[in-house]
Amino acid sequence: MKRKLFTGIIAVLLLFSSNVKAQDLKSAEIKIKTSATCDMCKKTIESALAFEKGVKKSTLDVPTKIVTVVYNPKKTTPEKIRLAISNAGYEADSLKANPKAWSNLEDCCKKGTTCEEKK
Ligand SMILES: [Cu+2]
Repeated sequence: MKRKLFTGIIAVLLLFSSNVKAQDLKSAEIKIKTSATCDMCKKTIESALAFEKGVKKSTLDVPTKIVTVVYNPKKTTPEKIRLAISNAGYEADSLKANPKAWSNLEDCCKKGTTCEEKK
């Protein structure tokens, strides 16, 4: 008897938490692996994303090269965010960097070399 009640409570809790998630559609978070190598890359990517529609906040962690993006899923999609990073000259997950944008980057920011190595 007790066990059934317990399972029932868990089920209700699960239902409740999934409802909360469904309502919270104005904000979503995604982590994207980029080819950033230094603080300059961080600035380039974060400012490119700042101009991207629907993006609320982006924070790039240089050591892991992962950018955490908070966005409004009604206004943009992870695909568009990755494209914006590519158009800034960097890889975004499996998406390759836009070659034109990449060639405009500072030498030390181009993939294959790292700014740390040059110092
Ligand atoms: Cu760089």
